[in-house]
Amino acid sequence: MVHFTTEEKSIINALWGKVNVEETGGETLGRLLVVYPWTQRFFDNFGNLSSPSAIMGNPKVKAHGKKVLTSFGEAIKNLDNLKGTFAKLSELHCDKLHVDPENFRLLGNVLLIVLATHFGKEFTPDVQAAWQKLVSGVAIALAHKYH
Ligand code: HEG
Repeated sequence: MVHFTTEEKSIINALWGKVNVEETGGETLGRLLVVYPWTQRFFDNFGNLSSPSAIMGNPKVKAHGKKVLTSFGEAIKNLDNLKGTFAKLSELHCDKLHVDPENFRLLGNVLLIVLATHFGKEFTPDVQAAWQKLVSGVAIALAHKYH
């Protein structure tokens, strides 16, 4: 399991307090679908995904992105128990949706890029390191049912 120091926890919480979950969640999922187009196959009932602007403006993408990032919020409240926090979601994504776990890592990395574009200079190397650890931990926890 991934271990977070007190310092990393406070870095993660400090930035999380400034994140607009709806906006950042929608942008993260939208960018995932634009940058890694094969992920669109999981969302073929989401309507118009025919162009980057259609994807980024798609209300269903925004709504689902908010849901995804909201559950990152759950992880942040339970940094010492990511596996337990994501046990149910892992079952859904692995056993029911059969999402390739590589895509969990891709989404996490896209989130870091969105945070970097939003926070710019504030997204310092130590902030990036703490968040990289968080998104890696979430990807591992979500993929747990595959192990
Ligand atoms: Mg997943 C549903 C979280 C990556 C495809 N995802 C959900 C839900 C949450 C969630 C909270 C709602 C579950 C519910 O309705 O009870 N997803 C989540 C996280 C991550 C992630 C935290 C982090 C890596 N998801 C992910 C990826 C894909 C994906 C990479 C596909 C490329 N998720 C997916 C689909 C659904 C969910 C297809 C069902 C959407 C629907 O309700 O139709």
